[in-house]
Amino acid sequence: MSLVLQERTEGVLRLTLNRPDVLNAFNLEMAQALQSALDVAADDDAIRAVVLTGAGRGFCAGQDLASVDLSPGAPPVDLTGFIRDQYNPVITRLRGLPKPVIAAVNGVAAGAGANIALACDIVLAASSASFIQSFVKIGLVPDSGGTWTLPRLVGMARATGLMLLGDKLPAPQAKEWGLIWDHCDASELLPRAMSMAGSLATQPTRAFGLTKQLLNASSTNDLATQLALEEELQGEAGRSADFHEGVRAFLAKRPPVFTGR
Ligand code: T3D
Repeated sequence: MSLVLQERTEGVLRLTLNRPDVLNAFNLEMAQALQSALDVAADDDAIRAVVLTGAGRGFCAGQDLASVDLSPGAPPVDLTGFIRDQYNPVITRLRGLPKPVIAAVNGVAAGAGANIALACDIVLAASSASFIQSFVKIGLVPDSGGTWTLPRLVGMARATGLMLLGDKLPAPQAKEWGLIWDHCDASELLPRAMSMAGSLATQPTRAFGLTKQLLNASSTNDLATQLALEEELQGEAGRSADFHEGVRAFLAKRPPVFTGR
């Protein structure tokens, strides 16, 4: 059985983390499968939006703790390799993918699982789902970009509290804090995420990719540098077929037909 299920519908690639017995905790194989699936999404022009969700009752419980050999006599564990090979490439791909990614968080998202969800562009969650910076419970530091993403989303006070206390943050409170876009009844989650992705897949994909590039850069750029980048990338957007179509459609008072180019 594939560890990351892939399903395509009209411009949308739906990826489902598929180790439900362990709440979709990551082993190396699942991390590599997710990396490959994101590469497919990047390379295929017909895919114009991605939905990431989990099979069963959880979204993702982070690292599979049973896959770390801490038995007496085992060689010392070097977690740098886990981070380098499994998680950093996933976060880099999610942030660098020039197409929108929606996380449909169907249940608990813990550890790296929480931070992978938060690296997506839009996070929709079931009202029953929760987010846990659970690293502290096992004596680790937050990874998968959490120390970069969380303070930017919710501010330093709340990010620090979440990371030091390791408390479960229910989806409704996560929305209130600005951590996620929205929550809804579990039965509506996938239909809503797929419908949003389907709609995004008909929009100017090239402009979405450039917008992501700008947002990524805004976290570290000063205003002058960011204005210069906006100038450059607006120039690029202005050369796209979708810009020409958008303006023509506006002037003709008809809906635009964007091709993503
Ligand atoms: O390699 C490295 O360690 C470095 C990389 C670090 C990145 C990280 O992500 S570190 C953080 C790792 N994750 C965790 O610490 C979370 C561990 N899980 C939990 O705290 C809880 O399972 C949850 C709060 C997420 C959910 O609790 P609950 O009560 O809803 O479910 P449960 O009963 O604990 O779990 C259900 C099953 O999934 C259970 O198996 P069983 O008893 O039915 O056979 C449980 O053992 C398994 N499971 C859950 N999380 C993991 C897991 N198995 C392996 N690894 C897990 N992370």
